[in-house]
Amino acid sequence: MNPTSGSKRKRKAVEGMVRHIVADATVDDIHTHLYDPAFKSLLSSGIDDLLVYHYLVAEAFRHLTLPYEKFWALPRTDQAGLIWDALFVKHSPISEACRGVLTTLNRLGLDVRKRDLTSLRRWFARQDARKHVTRCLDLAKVGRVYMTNSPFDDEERTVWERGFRRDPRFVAALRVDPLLCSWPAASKRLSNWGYSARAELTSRSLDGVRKFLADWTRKIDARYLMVSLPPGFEYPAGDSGARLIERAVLPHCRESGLPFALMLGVKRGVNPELKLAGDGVGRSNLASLENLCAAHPANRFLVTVLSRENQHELCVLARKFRNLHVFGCWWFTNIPGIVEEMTRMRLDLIGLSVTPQHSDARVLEQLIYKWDHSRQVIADVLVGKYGDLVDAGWEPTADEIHRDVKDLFGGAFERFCRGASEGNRAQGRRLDRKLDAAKGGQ
Ligand code: FIX
Ligand code: ZN
Repeated sequence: MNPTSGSKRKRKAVEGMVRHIVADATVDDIHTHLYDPAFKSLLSSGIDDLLVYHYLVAEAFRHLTLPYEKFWALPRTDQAGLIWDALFVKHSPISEACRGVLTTLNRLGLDVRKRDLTSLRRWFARQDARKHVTRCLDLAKVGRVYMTNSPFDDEERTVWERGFRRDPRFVAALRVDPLLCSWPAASKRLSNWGYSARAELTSRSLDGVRKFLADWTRKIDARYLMVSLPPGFEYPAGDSGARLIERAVLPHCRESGLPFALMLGVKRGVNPELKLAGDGVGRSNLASLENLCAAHPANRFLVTVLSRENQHELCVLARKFRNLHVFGCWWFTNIPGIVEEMTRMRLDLIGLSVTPQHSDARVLEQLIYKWDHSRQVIADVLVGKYGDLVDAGWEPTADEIHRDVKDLFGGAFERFCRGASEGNRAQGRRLDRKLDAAKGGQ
């Protein structure tokens, strides 16, 4: 059926509204590697950090011929210079991560045509650190930034232990990878910090882990717990990771009313010489996620998967389990073509109960490009979706579009997290009493 000229006009009007609303909406960025400014140098910023981003390191080594260890031994400015030369001077910067640097500089009002790294450095050096944070958040229209907070990081832990005045724009999330992925080493650290933890996962060790999680959740006011897991992750399983999830992390999440975020499908150290840039991707077995969601209805799972091949199955799982919230186009999937495909698929299959994007920014100014680029794609997809509604005789109002975009940009996430703390606590306690009784009977 051909759209009539009346419906074409309505589609155009809706398109204008959608683009305007998406461009203007404030977003909560639910996963980044940025820090509250009180963490000082842990908050990466500036042109050299933008260039020595691990996405660009991997791309630069497609061209560089010097040995890896020589590159890593260079001062950061020299590393940045090599990357600039390889990716911006000797070739056109067309990859998504390169384009991101240009969008960022451009939005900060810098002239990228000059290709002048020295003057870019001078500009960044002149910025007042605090004002610059606000400027970047404002340009990106980001309201809240969720950090990734690890007590296992010595530099970070020291700051938390010393205490500081929190910037309310920066919200904490408790990262637990070392606990779940390298328990024997983690148990030693917990034990050094005074928790009853040993390499064997005895009840005492599990109690120690729960105490550790409770202490750190409180200390940093964590809004969720989080781990990234390799493609080989299995649940249920007899290994320490699966057992710790079942016996410590999930009971703690129920008790504290927090969701557990899983980032699935990262193959760490595919090429260790590239350091952070050397991680890869593998297809996950989402039957394990299905088992988790089914076995723990009183827990809530925030999930993103790295493999493109897993995306459809993840959406179908979200249709089956309301304790699963899908978020973000992560890392290798954060490129316009795949963001578009994933966003369209998610809206088609699960509607608006999803958080289509997070930035994963590691450098403050990246917020600007990550959100600019994502907003463009999200707007394109939504224009198509609302246009289809117009063709079907439904006329979305500006208020309705505002409401929907708000949900996509943090509202649905917020509600999901609230659900984890409200309805599920009581149910969780009942379940935990049952588990404890079963343990006692063993
Ligand atoms: O595990 C994670 O949180 C990943 O996002 C990082 O490990 C990864 O290095 C990254 O920065 C991806 O964007
Ligand atoms: Zn991340």
